[in-house]
Amino acid sequence: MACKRGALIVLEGVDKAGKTTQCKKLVQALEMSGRPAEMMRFPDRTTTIGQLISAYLEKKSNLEDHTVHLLFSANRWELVPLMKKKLEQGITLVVDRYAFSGVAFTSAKPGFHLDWCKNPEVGLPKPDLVMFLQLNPLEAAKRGQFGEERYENSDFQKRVQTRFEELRKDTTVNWKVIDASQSVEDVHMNIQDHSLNAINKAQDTNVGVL
Ligand code: DGP
Repeated sequence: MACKRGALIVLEGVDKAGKTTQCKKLVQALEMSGRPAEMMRFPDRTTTIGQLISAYLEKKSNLEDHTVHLLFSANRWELVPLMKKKLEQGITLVVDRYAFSGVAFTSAKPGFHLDWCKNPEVGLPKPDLVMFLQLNPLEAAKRGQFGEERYENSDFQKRVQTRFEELRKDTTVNWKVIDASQSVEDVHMNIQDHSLNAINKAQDTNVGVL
């Protein structure tokens, strides 16, 4: 019997919502239950394109806004062959940010239309599940200060939050909103339930496209 494909699972959310912690815990739990899983994150700062993005985020370089949008997207596209290979091998991918961050962050900048921002993401592998870790900005602020990177300020993050709300109206995407104000363990259990469901459903389907 051919090997069942893995699921493409994405975690999105505002800063400090706990995406990275939860991605790691989910991969660990899946592996322990005998389901092959690996974590990926976007931007992937290890590639040549990723290094350009990293320098931009660290404010070591400036890039024109459309250009950087296309670089973030290119960074996802360059990983597509690897993602497809892993999914075909039956490995579930747990991804820390994806195309939705791409659209939400750039469209939060003045003069950017949602449709223009979505265009370069069209055709990317479609996640079987996108979990949005919801945390109100006051709660997020209690979890620590923003760092020094570009985009790490409250006004911009609020606009990003609004853009995510807009994106979550797209019913062709399997969005689940997770209350990230719960304890790490409770959030994890919630995420695990949704993920197991998505993994079971994904097995008998082909990977879709955005
Ligand atoms: P992280 O490594 O998850 O902290 O993400 C780095 C920053 O980059 C964070 O502020 C979110 C932002 N970001 C992530 N993906 C994209 C994208 O595709 N486009 C834009 N403009 N920003 C992004």
